Amino acid sequence: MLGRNESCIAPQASGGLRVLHTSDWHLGQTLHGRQRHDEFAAFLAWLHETACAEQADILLAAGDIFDTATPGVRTQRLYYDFLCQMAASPCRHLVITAGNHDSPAFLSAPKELLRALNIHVIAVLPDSPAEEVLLLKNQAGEDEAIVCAVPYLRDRDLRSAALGKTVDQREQELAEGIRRHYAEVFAAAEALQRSLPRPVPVIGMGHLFTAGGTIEDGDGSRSLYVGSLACVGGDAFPALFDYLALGHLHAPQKVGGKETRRYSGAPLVLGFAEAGRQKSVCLIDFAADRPQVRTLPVPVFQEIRSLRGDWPQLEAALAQLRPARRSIWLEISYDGEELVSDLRERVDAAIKDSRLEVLRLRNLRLNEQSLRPEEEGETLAELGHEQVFHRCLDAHKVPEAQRPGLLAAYQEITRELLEADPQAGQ
Ligand SMILES: [Mn+2]
Repeated sequence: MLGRNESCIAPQASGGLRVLHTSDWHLGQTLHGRQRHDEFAAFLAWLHETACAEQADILLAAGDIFDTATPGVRTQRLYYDFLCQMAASPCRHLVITAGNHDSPAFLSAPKELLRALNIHVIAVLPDSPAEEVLLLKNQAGEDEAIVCAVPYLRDRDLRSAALGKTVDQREQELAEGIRRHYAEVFAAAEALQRSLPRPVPVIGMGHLFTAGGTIEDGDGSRSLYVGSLACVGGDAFPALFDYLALGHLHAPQKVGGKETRRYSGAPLVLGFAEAGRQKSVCLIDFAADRPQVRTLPVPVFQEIRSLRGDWPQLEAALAQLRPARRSIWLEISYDGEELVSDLRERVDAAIKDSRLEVLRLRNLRLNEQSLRPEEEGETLAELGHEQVFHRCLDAHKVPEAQRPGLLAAYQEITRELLEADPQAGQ
């Protein structure tokens, strides 16, 4: 990988326009409390290197640049160092739009300064849709592309009044507002295209959820990363976009099976639900009649795995991973029949002196059960504590063979408690 002060070798002139489409970097994201600066730095270094090696003319980042509205200083530095590197690279233009995770004001603050470096930031929705339409020029100063840089659109951006409306009505209005906005932006792009001496490719950008998209579920990433958002049909985007570069969904995918309408997906695995998934960015060539799209796999900078099973299964999986020389971050979910109270200790022993780290440990056997009254009106106070313990054994479907030992241990603990404080048993 290239160091910060090294620049890429100037590429030979390629046939036509080449665009690199990315989104959802989520710089500054932490995984179950773990900082990921090294991974983000490695990704940005790879992206710079890839943009150079592939001779990309334009780099697009379609929203969710940062994970939070107030990224830390170290994260901001990663971002600005990267912009600096890109500004010095042969990749002429960088177009950045805001996603739902970004603060429009924060992203916009250095906008004018960055414009001088051919870095275009559209984060705050401008007064006129025409201001979202960028005409990018090549080295010779000739027009080479029109980019419709539409940021994440919020209710308030589309000026729809929320008062007295149902959720469905509001979502429908938001979807209509988004559709209208794209139509306006595209009309401005068409007018610009007509004014040019020769037509150039028209590229749309967006950060939103379109119908038919797939999202990861299972660990809260759905509500956290996608949120409640009107789902817009694929027909919301004018068919005349030569390529549509979308962000918001973290799995790379085409929209409606169309080659030229895509979510690049997030470059890093952002939750255990997507552990082991191949991540990619899109490279688009406009040299031929129709744009040709390739996906470039993003290297894995940190291995992340999710293990689930009963204890023998988990033990076997850990034994297999244990000799690995690379660092592996794990989520472990125990779902066996046996009631295991020392899961943490067992796992710690199984990974001792290895490069495995457990970021999330779940005992599903304990979590999925909770006690309910057997009869209506029954209260906990009416039951003896030993009765409650028997109900717990039932609720957790503890096998008969395990019960005498558990009961004896329970009685021993309560006896000691009662001897220490006779009131405790009341
Ligand atoms: Mn995102």
